[in-house]
Amino acid sequence: TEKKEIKYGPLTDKNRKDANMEAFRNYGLGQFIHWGLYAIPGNEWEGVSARKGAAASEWIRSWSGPNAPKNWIETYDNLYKQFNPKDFDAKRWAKQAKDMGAKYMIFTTKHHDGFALWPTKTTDYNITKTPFKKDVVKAVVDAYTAEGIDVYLYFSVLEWNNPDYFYKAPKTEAEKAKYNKFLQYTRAQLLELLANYPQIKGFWFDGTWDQAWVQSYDFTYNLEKELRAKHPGLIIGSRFRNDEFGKRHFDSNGNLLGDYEQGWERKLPKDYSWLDGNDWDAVMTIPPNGWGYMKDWSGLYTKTTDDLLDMLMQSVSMNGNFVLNFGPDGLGNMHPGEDKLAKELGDWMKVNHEAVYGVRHTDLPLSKLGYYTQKDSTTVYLTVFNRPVNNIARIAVAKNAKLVPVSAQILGDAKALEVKHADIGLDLDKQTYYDVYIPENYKSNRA
Ligand code: FHN
Repeated sequence: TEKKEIKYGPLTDKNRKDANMEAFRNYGLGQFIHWGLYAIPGNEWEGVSARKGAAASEWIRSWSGPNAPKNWIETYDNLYKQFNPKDFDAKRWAKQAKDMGAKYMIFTTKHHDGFALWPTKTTDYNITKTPFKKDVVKAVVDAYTAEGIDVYLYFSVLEWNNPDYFYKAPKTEAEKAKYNKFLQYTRAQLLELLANYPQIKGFWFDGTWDQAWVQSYDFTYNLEKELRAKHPGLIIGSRFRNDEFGKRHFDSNGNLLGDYEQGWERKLPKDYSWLDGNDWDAVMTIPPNGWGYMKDWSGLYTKTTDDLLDMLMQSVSMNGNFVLNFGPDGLGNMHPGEDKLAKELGDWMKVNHEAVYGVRHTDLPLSKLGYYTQKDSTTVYLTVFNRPVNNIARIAVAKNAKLVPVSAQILGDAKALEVKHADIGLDLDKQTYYDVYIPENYKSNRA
C-alpha cells in the first residue's frame, strides 16, 4: 500500500542510536510505582471492597453501583487532607529496587484523579496542601538516581476532576477556549516537571485516548517538539500523541509515534515479528489488574516469582523491557506480597543477570524449554523454565559451538565442551552433555 502523506508523524528516528536509548534497550528489568490518594482506601472503604464497583484500585474514585459509599467522589477528592505517609522513605524504596535488579523506574507524578505529587504552581490540588507537604516526586527522583536507577515520570493527561477537561472534542468557541486552558495547564505542568527534575530520562504518558486530546494533534505535536528541545535526549513513549488521522501509538503508515511502544500492558507479545523491530516495554501488575495499592489480595491469582521471571525472560528475549508494578499503601509501605517478590526476584537476578541485561533477540528456533537471549557474537543463554521430565535439555546449536553450563560456570568448574553434533543433550542437574541420538538421515542445517 502506498505511503500516506503525514504531517504529524514521528519526531524521532526508529531505534534511536543515542546513549539514552541504548541505555533504555539494555535495562531488561524496570519498576513501576503507582502512588497517590488511591493508596489511602487501598481498593476498599469502611470494610466494603470496591473490587466489584471500580475498574481497578487506582480507579476507585469512579466507584459506582449499589455498594459505593454515599457522596463517594466528594469523600475521595478530600482524601488529600489525610495524606500523611509517615513511613514514606524513598531511599528504602530505591534500595529495594536496586536489590531487585531494576535498572529504571516509572513513577506516577499525577494519575487520572488529577492530584499532583509535586508542588505544582498550576493547581492547589497538590502535595503541598496535604499534612505531608513535602515534594514526593523530588524525593523519589533523587533517591533512585542516587542508586543508579534511571527515572521516568508517569503523567496522566486525563483528569477526572478538572472542569476544563473534555472527553469529546469541544465544539463551541466557549468550549474551545475552556479546553485550550486545559491544554496550556498540561503544557505548564510538563515544563515544570522538566525544570524541577532534570535528572529524569523520560516520560511514560497515559490517559491520552479521549477525542478532545486526539483532535489536538497540532498542539501535541508541537508540545512534544518543545519538550524534546528543552531536554535533549528525552525519551517519550508512543502513548503521548497521535497523527492527524487519529492513529495512536503508530501513525497511519505504521511508524511508531515515540521512542518506545507502550501498548504492552498486562500482556506480552507472543512473537518477535509482532514488534516490527521497535523498542518497547511491557508493564505488569502482580494481581490480575489494579496498579494502585490493594489491601486485600485474597481470592485473586497474584503472580509468583516464577511467573514474573518467565515474563521477564520472554520480554528480553524479544528486545523488550519488563516493568513490574508496585502499589505502596497510604503510609508509604509496599504490600508484604510485593516485598517478598522483590526479594525473590533479586536473589534470582544476582545469579542470572548476565542473561538479562544488555541482551538481544537471537534468531534460533524458539525453544520449548524457555527463552534464548544473546549477549554477544559468541554467547547465547537459554533460560529454562520448562524442565523436561527426563531432565535432558536437547539444544540445537551450531556444530562447532562451545557449551558452558551457566550454573557450572557459577559453580566455578566451567566445562566447555566441543560439540560433535548439531543436537546435544544437557543434563540440567549434572550439567553434563550427551550426544543425543541423531537419525542417520538427519542432515544438520547448521554450518
Ligand atoms: O487507566 C490507567 C491505569 O489506571 C494504569 O495507570 C495503567 C498503567 O499502564 N494505564 C491506564 C490503563 O491503560
